[in-house]
Amino acid sequence: MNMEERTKVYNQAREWVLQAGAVIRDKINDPLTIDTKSNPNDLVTTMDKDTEEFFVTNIKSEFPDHFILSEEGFGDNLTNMDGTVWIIDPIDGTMNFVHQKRNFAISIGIFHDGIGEIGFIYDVMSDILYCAKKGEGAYKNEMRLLPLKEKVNMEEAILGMNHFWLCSNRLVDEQTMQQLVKTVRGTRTYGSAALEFAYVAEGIVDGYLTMSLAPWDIAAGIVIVNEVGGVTTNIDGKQLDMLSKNSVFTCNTSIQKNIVDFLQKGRK
Ligand code: 2AM
Ligand code: CA
Ligand code: CA
Ligand code: CA
Repeated sequence: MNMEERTKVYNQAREWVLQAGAVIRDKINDPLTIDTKSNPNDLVTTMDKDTEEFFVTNIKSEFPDHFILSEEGFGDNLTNMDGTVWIIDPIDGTMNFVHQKRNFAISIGIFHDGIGEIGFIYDVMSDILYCAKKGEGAYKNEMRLLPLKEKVNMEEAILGMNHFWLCSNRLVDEQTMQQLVKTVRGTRTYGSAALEFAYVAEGIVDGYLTMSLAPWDIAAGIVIVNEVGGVTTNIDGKQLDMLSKNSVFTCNTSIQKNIVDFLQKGRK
């Protein structure tokens, strides 16, 4: 996108994200219709679907030549990343939304010809908007986020990760994962991949490690983390494919190699 287009898309997306968030806040105590998807703990509500539909309807009307990749089925079936693609998770952290009524986010990454250009992660209940435009830095509301610390040792790092990793899993043997948890300073589980990316960008956790995420879980986060000098790959340190699921490791660049190497020891 040229600068003018990017600014137009950015301003419009920002307005819609804030509008959608306000609706969710207003309705937070309304009765919910909850369905399950791939398993009994994989939840979806009418709020997820209505919010996604709100974005898709608006985008199709305002930007008819843009494409949409989104979680709840209102988007397009894409086979490539050509052109401008909005990658949308209407509610990231649906389990938190349902059980906690907080700690969930609207996540929107906007890519052009495969490159992430714009990212929004909106912590709806805290009214905190993390945002970034490629090459122009990342912000938490009006505050510019600082570049990530230059040197963090693995032993001093806090890692975001799901406790599932400590159970038998198909990617890394559990002894290696337990060793990793003992080696780093601490671990946290927030239950929203988008918010974990935002916390990496903010420098309050040093990395976030996960076994399998879809493009809409990570698209906005990739752009925002990139703007503070962080890096996002799969757990083998390889480039991500935005059209499929990936294992994901987003982090302060200074711990990347050590943790990727550590995981390789137990890689299945
Ligand atoms: P979601 O709430 O949008 O589904 C929870 O650890 C994080 O993993 C959330 O960001 C959640 O996104 C994501 N996730 C991805 N696939 C999931 C699945 N099958 N079940 C539950 N959470 C999933
Ligand atoms: Ca989901
Ligand atoms: Ca998600
Ligand atoms: Ca979701």
